[in-house]
Amino acid sequence: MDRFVTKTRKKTLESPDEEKKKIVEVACQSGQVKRRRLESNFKDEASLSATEEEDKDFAHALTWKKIEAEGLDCDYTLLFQRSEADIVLKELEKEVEYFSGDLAKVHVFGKLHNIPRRQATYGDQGLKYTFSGLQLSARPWTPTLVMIRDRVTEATGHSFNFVLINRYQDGNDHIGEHRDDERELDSASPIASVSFGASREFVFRHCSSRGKKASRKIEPVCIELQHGSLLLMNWPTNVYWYHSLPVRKKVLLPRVNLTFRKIVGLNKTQKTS
Ligand SMILES: O=C(O)CCC(=O)C(=O)O
Repeated sequence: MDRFVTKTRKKTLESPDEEKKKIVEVACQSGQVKRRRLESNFKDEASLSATEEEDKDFAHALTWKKIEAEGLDCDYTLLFQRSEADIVLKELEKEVEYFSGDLAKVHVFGKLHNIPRRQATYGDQGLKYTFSGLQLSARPWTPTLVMIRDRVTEATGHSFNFVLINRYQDGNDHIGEHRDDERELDSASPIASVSFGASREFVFRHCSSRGKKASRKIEPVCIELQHGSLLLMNWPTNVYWYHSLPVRKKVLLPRVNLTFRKIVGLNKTQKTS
């Protein structure tokens, strides 16, 4: 794991306001998000005070957890401390423009169905994304997306040129089993999945143990993706393992997930629903 940067941030807290300022500064450092705008947006942030005590103990040294199984290689960490994650989520809720109308539907056996979540794509100019016959262009990076992307790069050493954003209103919204194995993706590059909002269970299932035709019995791998977390899916995970975010009726709060990817050239990617 020596490619990971472990950072320690020293905290000297003068006052709650000073502390909020520092959180914003740190959140903005690598992403050139305009500090003044964020500061005014979050000055009266009630949720921050609830978590300030908690954050005092957060040294911001990234602690990575390795998740391994046959052909599965992932790394998991809390990338944002809770108060930062609250800020980032609020910004994302304001900035991200999700697809609507026909762009929010999928073709399944010739019929149009609503996607059971909301989606958006951002990235470098010219990158495109194809979803069940729809070609979606990447919108230009927003300041908050740049900040998150750069934080991921700083933590992992990997760079990304595209992000798919999935927004789940509550536990009814979900994503079905699929692999992110499109040939347009740089296979040497991991996919970095960053989550904000409600904690949700993320399930990996080995390709040989799916459905009635399963040839082997391999236990699924389940990971709880927390607010502010980063899950790095390394090669060859997407070759052998499908993943999904199943329905969880008890989850009442929204969640926003960002999967940073590296697309090779100006090609399109394809995805299942
Ligand atoms: O929301 C998630 O954690 C999963 C998203 C996902 O599977 C994908 O973007 O391919």
